[in-house]
Amino acid sequence: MDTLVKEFLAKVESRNQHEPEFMQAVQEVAEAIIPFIEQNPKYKKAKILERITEPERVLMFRVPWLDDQNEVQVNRGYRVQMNSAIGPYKGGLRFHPSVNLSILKFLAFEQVFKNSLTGLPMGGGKGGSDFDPKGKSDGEIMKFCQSFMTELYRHVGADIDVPAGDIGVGGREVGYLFGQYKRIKGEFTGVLTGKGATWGGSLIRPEATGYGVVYFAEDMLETRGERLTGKTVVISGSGNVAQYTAEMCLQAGAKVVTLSDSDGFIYDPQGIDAEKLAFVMDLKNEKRGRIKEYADKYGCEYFEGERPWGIPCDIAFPNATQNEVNEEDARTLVKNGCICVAEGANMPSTPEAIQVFKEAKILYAPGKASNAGGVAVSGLEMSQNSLRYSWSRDEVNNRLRDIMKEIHQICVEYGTEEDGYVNYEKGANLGGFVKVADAMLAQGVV
Ligand code: NDP
Ligand code: 2IT
Repeated sequence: MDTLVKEFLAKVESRNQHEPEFMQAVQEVAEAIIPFIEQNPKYKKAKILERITEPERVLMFRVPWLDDQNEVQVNRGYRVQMNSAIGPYKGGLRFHPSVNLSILKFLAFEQVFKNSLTGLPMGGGKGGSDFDPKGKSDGEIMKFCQSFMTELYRHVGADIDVPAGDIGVGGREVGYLFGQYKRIKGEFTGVLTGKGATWGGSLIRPEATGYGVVYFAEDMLETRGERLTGKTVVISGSGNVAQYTAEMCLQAGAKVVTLSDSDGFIYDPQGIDAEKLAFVMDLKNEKRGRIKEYADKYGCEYFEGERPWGIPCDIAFPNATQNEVNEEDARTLVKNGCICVAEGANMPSTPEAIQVFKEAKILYAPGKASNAGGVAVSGLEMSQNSLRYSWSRDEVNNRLRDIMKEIHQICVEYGTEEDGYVNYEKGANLGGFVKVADAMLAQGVV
């Protein structure tokens, strides 16, 4: 590793100890940005990198609630307000037992670059709780969300900080959170995105991340004269992002053969068709069941406790969670002929896995570029709320398509190497950084 990068990381680590996910995200960015900053001393003089890695504000709070047995439960809530140079803080809320400050700081940090890439005026933030929604009744989910918002409401607002969904937070949770905000503040504003279509939500927001990652993969494939049609696709996860990735892959004529959850993955060599996907959506979004039930229903294989990267494929979409693709998985994917990895999740590939993809010169897109469609349509939801108007599905979908194309273009512009290989990781980091850094320069030392 470059000495300057090492020195910088040592400084960041000294005051962010025991935060491995945050350090991993910072390292990836630092490796791309430091050589650029050396050539552009104005950023160095203004200590942009030192400032951009320090959250503007971190909020941590108690979330007490009563479960269905009237037992008192206590969780911890967070909101990391990372950077507001180009707009109000914007980013999702994650409810998962693994949530801690390191995970939310990494997600908030990634969000700053991602939101900048969308071209929309959004700063970066992220929040959530170690609350585990699994096995909870709707009533318990509502009580938790109400208690969470009873503290969070004082820190957010349509022009301040606009949360949305992430793992464990979908339409149901956004509804309860929004209802409580509206009740406390007595105002109906666009304080959250991912709202229902009849009460201020944007059409296409549920689909946006999944559709966007497929659009991005199409643009990557096009650089090599390839298309999705006829390709075999492996997807991890079976939540929001995975479901709509699968839907758009089907529309593009690709064959999706896997989905997973935290217990294991299913392998359907026949391909997951529209009817089977409707079963998955009902299973996961309504019945809140396990992906194993797909294997039971359709008589295909289920691999308990495993991830799908050993299944031969042309294209892989890691769409579950961080660090779900390690070096060995990456080698297996490459060996089996995978030509494109587009991340729907945030930071699903370890640094070692990314190195394998880049050395093999396959198409590899980091989440901050390829999964930006979700937050992009959140940005469009904010615009529609400000206009007090809503656009048609086609209008939103066309804008999403254009935004993903533009992000791809930025990656090509900043990431093309001497031999013509597009290093999307470098392109996304540099392309996302410059706009935020220039805004920080313009706004002085704040
Ligand atoms: P969901 O909660 O809808 O689905 C998450 C899926 O990933 C589920 O299948 C879940 O399985 C699985 N999963 C979660 N945690 C783990 C884990 N620790 N190990 C294995 N599997 C796990 O979330 P989303 O689909 O919204 O989010 C998926 C990823 O996409 C996340 O990385 C998120 O940050 C990212 N993302 C989401 C966006 C959005 O708009 N929603 C936008 C951009 C990125 P199980 O049901 O067993 O928990
Ligand atoms: O990681 C992400 O970009 C999201 N979870 C979506 C954030 C948003 O504000 O829509």
